[in-house]
Amino acid sequence: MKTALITGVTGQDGSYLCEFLLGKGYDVHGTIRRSSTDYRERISHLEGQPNFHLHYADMGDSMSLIQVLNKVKPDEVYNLAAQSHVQVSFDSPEFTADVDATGVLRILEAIRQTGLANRCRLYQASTSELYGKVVEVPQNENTPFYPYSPYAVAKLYGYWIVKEYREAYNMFCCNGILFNHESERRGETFVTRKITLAAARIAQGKQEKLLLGNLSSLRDWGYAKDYVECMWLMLQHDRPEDFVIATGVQHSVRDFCHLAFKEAGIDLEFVGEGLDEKGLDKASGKVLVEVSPDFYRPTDVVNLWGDPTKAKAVLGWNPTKTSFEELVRIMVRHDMKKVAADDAADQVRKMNLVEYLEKGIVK
Ligand code: NAP
Ligand code: F7E
Repeated sequence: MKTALITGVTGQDGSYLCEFLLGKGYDVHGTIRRSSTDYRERISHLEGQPNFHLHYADMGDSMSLIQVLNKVKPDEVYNLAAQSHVQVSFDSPEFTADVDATGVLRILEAIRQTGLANRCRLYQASTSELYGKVVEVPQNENTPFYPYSPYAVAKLYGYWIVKEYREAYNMFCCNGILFNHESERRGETFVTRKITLAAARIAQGKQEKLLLGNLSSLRDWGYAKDYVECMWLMLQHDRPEDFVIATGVQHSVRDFCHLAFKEAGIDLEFVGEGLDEKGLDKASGKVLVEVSPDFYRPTDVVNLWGDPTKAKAVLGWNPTKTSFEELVRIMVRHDMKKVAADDAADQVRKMNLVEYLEKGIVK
């Protein structure tokens, strides 16, 4: 039985990866952070399984990482832990650098210092944000990077330190350059989930309107459940390499909105431009989507489109298993049920969050 350690196990990808590895018969260990509130929603259904174990560790704390590596002695480490919100990285740049850049160095050193460098393989959650202010479209493994946020600059360090340890110490470590991947478990302040939840609430009369930033931003959106398989495939390959993981299909935030509202039973029509653009309900003429400068970023990445040719050819991965249309359908159907099932108290809490979102306090 192989043993895997996942940092960031409570996150969207961590939870899907756990399920995937348990399904493959792994002994799965995850690291969690101490918190005063319960944040284990995504993995609570796995707790109590004999092959699933949790340990406290923080990417800012080398000692905790060394301790857990000594205890678990994993065959594979999946380093998913990160401050992953690009907008938040402008508000907390130093914390983002500590976790997303130095944190990668800490886990690599922890592997070395616990004597596991020769036998333990590492997957690093790298990102399409490295392409940032893009120099070519679509982007592949050879496209030059131009990071365009504190998050991306931190992740660039992570990318290079992984390459450095691979060459300097002959360690089996890879960067997965993953383009945006979403799901019904996506954090509620990322644009796709913000839209699917709002579409569901608006359709059920529980929210008036949705405020968004740049509607013209373009992304290559895939399904998170499909992407975790690729993380595993990279570590099963006969040599450590970096891979772009994407669908090869690009859409705008506006397209996503259109389709999500349609799935919730509302036909939207967009009129106007820039800050004056609005999404109207075609049936009633009511304004349901507005643009707010609160959700614009100091520098925004607006043209991400991945070329997954290498992952397809070398790893045999299928980038179009779940289409864009199906992804939106999965998310909206989930959120329609969730919104309908939320009890009154939860509804108040959610509405407060929405109000904060609308005021741009929490993005
Ligand atoms: P996510 O849902 O935000 O999960 C992030 C995880 O990291 C959570 O488990 C979080 O724990 C943990 N974490 C944050 N700070 C930590 C710290 N100081 N010490 C230990 N753990 C910490 O992110 P995701 O969407 O699953 O993404 C997983 C990874 O892939 C991230 O590294 C992200 O940057 C990268 N990535 C994501 C995408 C995407 O589209 N989803 C694309 C490319 C790359 P808490 O629950 O305690 O906050
Ligand atoms: O923004 C625009 C926003 O926050 C997507 C992370 O997982 O993927 C994610 O980062 C686009 C941007 O994701 C709103 O300006 C418009 O252009 O959903 P997002 P992201 O920044 O692409 C990458 C690959 C990662 O590595 C990250 O960890 O949508 N946008 N209006 C908005 N974005 C948000 N959040 N909220 C809005 O209201």
